[in-house]
Amino acid sequence: MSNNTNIYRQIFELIQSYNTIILHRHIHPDPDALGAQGGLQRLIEANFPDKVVYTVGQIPENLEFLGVKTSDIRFGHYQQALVIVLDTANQARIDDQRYNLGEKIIKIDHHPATDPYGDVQWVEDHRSSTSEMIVQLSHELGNDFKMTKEAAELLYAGIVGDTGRFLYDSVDANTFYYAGQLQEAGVNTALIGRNLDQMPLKVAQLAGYVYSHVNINENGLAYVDLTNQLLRKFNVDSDESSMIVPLIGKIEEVKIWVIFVAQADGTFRCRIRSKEVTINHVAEQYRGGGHHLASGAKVHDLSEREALLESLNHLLENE
Ligand SMILES: [Mn+2]
Repeated sequence: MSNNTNIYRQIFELIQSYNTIILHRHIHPDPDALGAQGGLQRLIEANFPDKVVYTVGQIPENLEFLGVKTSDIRFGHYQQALVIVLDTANQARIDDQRYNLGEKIIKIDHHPATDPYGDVQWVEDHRSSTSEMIVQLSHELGNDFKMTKEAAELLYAGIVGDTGRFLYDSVDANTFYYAGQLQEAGVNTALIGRNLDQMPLKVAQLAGYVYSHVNINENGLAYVDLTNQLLRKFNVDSDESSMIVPLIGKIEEVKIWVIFVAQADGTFRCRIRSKEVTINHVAEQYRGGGHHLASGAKVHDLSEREALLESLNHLLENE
């Protein structure tokens, strides 16, 4: 299927040779980060009942329904442990910096490889999701690493999450093929799709406000401010506010959009999305990065914020 044949065996042999395996993923996890982490945990546990697999990192309340838990482990657990970091492009974004204490580190990711780390790296930036890569790992290893329904549920949630329900251009024949395998493993795809698609009433009401107040210029650049005051008014926390991000893209006139989330220290966290024009090189200029069409950044003040919008507007002017 690809010239990657050996990487699956290499990863499998490392999993085989360690009794303790600790799975990390990025801060502010999304369903793909948690799906790949929890899905891989369930796969290893089902195929190697004697191994101990931990999952670390904070879990936002709104994704607790996925059922991934934060293991309470100490420094000592990392001695002679294999660490696998999932869905995390750069080391600064790894949730729980103790990942470094592992005896061996594997990186599995689908973001552009701006920060190579780990003893073994499996990075494919054209893939829809890290969860899809984990399904492939199981598929390539056949009977050695069999899929289970419990693992499949989380991995399916990861694929659905990172593709916006199979909407984005990272979706290819592999994505449907591996999603099909997950359905064959017994996943209730309608239930998971619904769980990920629905939002609490308070978030829907915030969405109503956002749709009425979004700023869109003549080039199709849009931005929205999620101030602390606004989030408080609708009783929505920063993690829950991530549900607003894809909604702006449903507006026909919008080509690139930015959600500014004001932080307590006066800086802004920026979530940048684009329908077609590549934006991650701009995000990289503002302490961020990510995928071609979905990136994050951080600006220090209002003038930097203007500069970021100006850079993005420039991309649309030059189209
Ligand atoms: Mn991902």
